[in-house]
Amino acid sequence: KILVIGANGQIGTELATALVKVHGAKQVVASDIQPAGKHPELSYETLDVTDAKRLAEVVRQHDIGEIYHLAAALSAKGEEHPEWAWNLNMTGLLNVLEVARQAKLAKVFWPSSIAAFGPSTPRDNAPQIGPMDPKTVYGISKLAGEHWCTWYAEKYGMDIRSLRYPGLISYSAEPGGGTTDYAIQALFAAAAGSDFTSFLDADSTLPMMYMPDAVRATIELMSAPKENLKTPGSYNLAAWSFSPGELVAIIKQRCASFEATYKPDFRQGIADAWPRSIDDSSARQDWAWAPAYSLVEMVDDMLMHLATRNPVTQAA
Ligand code: VAH
Repeated sequence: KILVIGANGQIGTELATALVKVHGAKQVVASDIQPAGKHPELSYETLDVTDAKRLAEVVRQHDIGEIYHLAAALSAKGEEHPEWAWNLNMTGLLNVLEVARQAKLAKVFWPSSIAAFGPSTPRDNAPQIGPMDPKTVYGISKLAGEHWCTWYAEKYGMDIRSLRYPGLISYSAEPGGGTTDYAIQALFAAAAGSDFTSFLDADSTLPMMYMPDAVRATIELMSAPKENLKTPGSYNLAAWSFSPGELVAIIKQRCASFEATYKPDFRQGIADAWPRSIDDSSARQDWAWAPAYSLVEMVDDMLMHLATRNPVTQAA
């Protein structure tokens, strides 16, 4: 069976749903730190992934063969609560790797991020292998996590697969403390007919992707034959890059009354240390990765889904 850790989160919510489509509800167990899950058709376990004993118990009770570990603190929250973020991100990953080793799990998926890059990374077409000097607690934990995954894979012959996700746009869960989440807030505001204040300045270009593409990439990577995966560690993954100004212009073509103001805060410093675009040619070569949504198709799909829901106040 497959255990999704963080199944209530921004990625986990949609990944769990996609895994059910591929494997069937009986094969997927959802878990998160909240007492209840978001997928009524799935078995659910309340799990704090920093509790190794509880994790091992869930793996044993449900005869888990694969883990998708999506529970973590994101960049902005991590800068506000560095010890909490480091503990959640690192103890959580190390628990998953150690439990997977002891239980001899077939596969583990764990997400890295463009946040593992830093100021010395080429800002355009950030390479698969190159300088990585992350400047956030979150990015440091992602870079350290990449090396821990490689260490376990090499030392114990484990099959651990990973993607360096760009900023992910989705409508199914409230933004969770990420620096790229301004884009989700802009789309939620447009759908709610309210104005929008961007915490990044208008020309802060960042790599982004629509959640359905990120979820499909994850499932494609995990089902690729191991021998095709020539790139050790975590794959760069990309779709397109845009700036807050470019996103606002596209939204304005659809919502004429939409207004944006730009009030950069501490998150501007985080964004300035990340690359503007990513070279994901290794993913395209090794497992035929290709994004399906264009930027405009993402905006239209987001506004369509958000329009059918009552307006949501902008997340803090
Ligand atoms: C964040 N959405 O902003 C996450 C992601 C690359 C961005 O890691 O922290």
